[in-house]
Amino acid sequence: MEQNPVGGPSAQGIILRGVGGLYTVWDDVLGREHVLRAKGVFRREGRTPLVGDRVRCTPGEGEAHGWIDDILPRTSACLRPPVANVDQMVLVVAAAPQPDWLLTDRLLIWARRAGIAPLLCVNKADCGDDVPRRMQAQYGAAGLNVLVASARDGRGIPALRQCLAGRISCFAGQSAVGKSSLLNALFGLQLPTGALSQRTARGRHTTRHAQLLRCGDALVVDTPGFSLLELWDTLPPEELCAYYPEYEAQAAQCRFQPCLHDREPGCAVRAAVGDGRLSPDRWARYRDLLREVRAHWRERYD
Ligand SMILES: Nc1nc2c(ncn2[C@@H]2O[C@H](COP(=O)(O)OP(=O)(O)OP(=O)(O)O)[C@@H](O)[C@H]2O)c(=O)[nH]1
Ligand SMILES: [Mg+2]
Ligand SMILES: [Zn+2]
Repeated sequence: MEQNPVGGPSAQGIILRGVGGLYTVWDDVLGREHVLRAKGVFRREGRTPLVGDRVRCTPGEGEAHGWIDDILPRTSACLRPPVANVDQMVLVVAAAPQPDWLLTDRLLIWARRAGIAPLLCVNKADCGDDVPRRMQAQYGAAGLNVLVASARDGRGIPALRQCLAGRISCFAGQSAVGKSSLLNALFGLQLPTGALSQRTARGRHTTRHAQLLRCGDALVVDTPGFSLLELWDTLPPEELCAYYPEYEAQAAQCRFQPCLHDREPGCAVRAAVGDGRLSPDRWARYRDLLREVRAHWRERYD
């Protein structure tokens, strides 16, 4: 076995959780967990190991913890939630009550900016099929798959399980849409569910730290919910439409270049909305977000 400078045998793994400076790392080769600390050099270099990081390490002997020697290059990283190498965001909305469509748009933009592929999942399909239909109508043109599921009656669960296989996925969405219920149905887990058990009196999620759950060959991030407040801080208004693939497809036909698809004459996006090829609701929300992004951009040095 390869020897590292400290002397112990070197291993590799993925960080499942990190609490109080102690990291739990899953080693697929040895089929066991290691408890590790990050070497001081990481702090000196301003590097923080994140949940989801693939690391090279020296496991400890017996009860002693070992060391993280190196963090392997990341495919994606975000600080809120603090996770690395997430491949996929499963954006969960509920069939009832009506979803927060604007939050859905924001989360889609957040995922694309972080380099994470989005998957839309409508849970609680046992409560009606109006929302699944509207989801498809609004996001189908953006090339998004809409997966219809119910943690209660089991529909869509095998299909969702297939989408999670061999990847690191992060479940996102409003409280009480059924993220934990879906994970329980998918993998026979027993995560706490129900609005009351999930929230404290102060309205915070009970999950305090991001962690990776190992579910067969799927890795799933159970996040404590996250804020999208910083989303706009560095986004120039003309880049917003880059996060709308269905608008990108029209943009070459707009009369003015660049076109922000707002109120410019001869805008091909507006035309496609007008004749029913694109969703008017999604466009209206896009224009609201554009106004927000412009306001942030103007105030960015204040
Ligand atoms: N009818 C129906 N109810 C569901 C379904 N899935 C979850 N629920 C109910 O919805 C409520 C919230 O479910 P949770 O799984 O706790 O929701 P969550 O998204 O994890 O919520 P937070 O952890 O607060 O973010 C619970 O009372 C569940 O029983 C479903 O498919 N159909
Ligand atoms: Mg939950
Ligand atoms: Zn346009």
